[in-house]
Amino acid sequence: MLDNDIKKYREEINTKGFVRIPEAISKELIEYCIEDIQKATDIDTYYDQNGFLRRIEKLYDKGQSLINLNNDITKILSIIFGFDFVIFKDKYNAKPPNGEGFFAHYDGVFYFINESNKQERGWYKYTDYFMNVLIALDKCDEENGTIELSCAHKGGFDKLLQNTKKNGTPDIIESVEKQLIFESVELNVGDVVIFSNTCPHRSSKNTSDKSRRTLYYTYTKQLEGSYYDQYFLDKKNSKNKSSKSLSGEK
Ligand SMILES: O=C(O)CCC(=O)C(=O)O
Repeated sequence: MLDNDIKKYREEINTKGFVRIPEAISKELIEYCIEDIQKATDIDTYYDQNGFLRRIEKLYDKGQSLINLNNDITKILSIIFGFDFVIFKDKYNAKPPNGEGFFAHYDGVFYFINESNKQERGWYKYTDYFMNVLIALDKCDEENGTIELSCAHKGGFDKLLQNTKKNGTPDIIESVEKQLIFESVELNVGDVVIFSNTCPHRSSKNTSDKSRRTLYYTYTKQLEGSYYDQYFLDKKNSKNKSSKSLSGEK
């Protein structure tokens, strides 16, 4: 990345809460990552309400190319932000033809009930700073349901929660969504979009005849240590069934 680009990306993420980085990852590495994903074992798989593959989790280290990809992404993040990141959670979103979209939501802003029946504050149980990185494995456009992002909201868990449906998901209530402006972020293979978990985001169903595959990783600050294993353990033991794979527009 050139110095001028880094400055521009930094300014954009600071003002809007999200930034698109074109050609961040080589097409060749993306091809190899797709092969790793297809071969991965010991993963968690979710299907949408119509039975289409929706999501696979726990795969960022299931193959050398996926490991290289995560290393590339953490390098890009540390160049832009000036500090180091560690992976918090990871998923592959499949969105095949007719695959569901996602209702407008924040990430991590919901209550869940833990194995001891105690209410926990979503991702904010662990920390309060999360950066998402979406990596395009296919061309993403309006027809196949690319991500739509709105500028980051300020405030912590309690403030953001007021804008949500409070139903165990971080879905945003309609009256708030209506006031927001969403930018449809078109991506080519290997482009990435970095965005704060406090950016409202949504996507439509895939109305094209080809899959729209993405990797969607979330990172926390490395100096705080890793919450990855704890997050997935908590998710497995959570008594909320609704938030485990957000449902969306059918
Ligand atoms: O890229 C998309 O379709 C949105 C995905 C999303 O918001 C999510 O997986 O939480």
